[in-house]
Amino acid sequence: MSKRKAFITGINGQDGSYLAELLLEKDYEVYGIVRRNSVAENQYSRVEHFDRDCHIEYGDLLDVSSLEKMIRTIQPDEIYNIAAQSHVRISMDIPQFTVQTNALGIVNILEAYKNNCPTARFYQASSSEMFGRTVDEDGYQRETTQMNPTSPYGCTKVFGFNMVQHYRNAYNLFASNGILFNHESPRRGSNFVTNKVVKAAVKIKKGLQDKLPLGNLDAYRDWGHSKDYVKAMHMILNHTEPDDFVCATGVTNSVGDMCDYVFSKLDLDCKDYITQDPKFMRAEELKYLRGDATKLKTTFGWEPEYTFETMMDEMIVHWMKIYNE
Ligand code: G4F
Repeated sequence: MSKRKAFITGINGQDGSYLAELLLEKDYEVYGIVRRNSVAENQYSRVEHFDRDCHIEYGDLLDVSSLEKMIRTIQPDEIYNIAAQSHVRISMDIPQFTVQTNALGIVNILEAYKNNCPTARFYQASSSEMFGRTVDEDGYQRETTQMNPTSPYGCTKVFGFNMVQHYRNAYNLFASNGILFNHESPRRGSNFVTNKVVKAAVKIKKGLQDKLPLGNLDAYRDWGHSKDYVKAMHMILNHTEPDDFVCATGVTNSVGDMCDYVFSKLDLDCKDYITQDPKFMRAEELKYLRGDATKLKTTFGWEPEYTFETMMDEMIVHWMKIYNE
């Protein structure tokens, strides 16, 4: 029997790389696109340990001809659209680029999918950032929670979410949304707050850095591990029908709590090192996220293997190894 084929946009990102590893383990033939970047090392660092086992080409959500050609030639069974301008604060600095990539990009790939391999299954990386200002009365966000995004990034994700539902209904496509809450790992970019804090705390411990400038410490996030969340992506596409699912741990911590945890693991007091820098504040902040993943759990039996603590510990070990070398 021929192997199942998966096509991943953003394969060289945190989620794309863990997802590719998962699908290779499941004996998929894995294809992916990466955007051209002038620092080639950055581009391949997360995938170079397995890139011989899969097919990675240059492509872009905004380059319709490359998308069309790849999807038409590969005829994937599953398409995972994970590529995006994914940094929320940066979306406030470059709103037009963010809208083009994340919103026009989803239209481009949905069209390429509909016109070239409509029997495939399509996964869209939707985000808890879509909920923005809304929290249900019981303190959670779930599939039915109203969306009130607080950033250009969040607005583009609401657009993408709606477009996926529209293509599902209008053209009878197997197109699904995973509404993923924050998810981290040692592969997280170090301009996202968890990896920024862990990297800085380890450097401070080693005498390589004095201070850690941060933005808002009072925001709450529901942080899970990317490895657990890519398993959910695969489950969502292998369901009996297309649908939308929240993926979250149900545990929330403030940025300040996270800093306390990381610094105290290194026998440091974060108050001695953190400074507040307006550069890292947001024009509008999303104050509170806590996801209810009951639908995902009851449909597939999904459970996260990592806790907040084991995930942060793994990140600390990762940076300790780097700065011990
Ligand atoms: O790590 P963050 O930048 O993640 P954010 O904005 O929650 O977005 C991430 O999760 C979303 C899911 O809800 C994804 F859709 C999105 O693509 C991305 O992966 O910031 C987390 C919190 C924010 O409240 C921010 O204001 O940390 C606060 N923060 C405080 N100081 C900081 C900093 N964030 C960053 N990046 N850098 C700081 O210095």
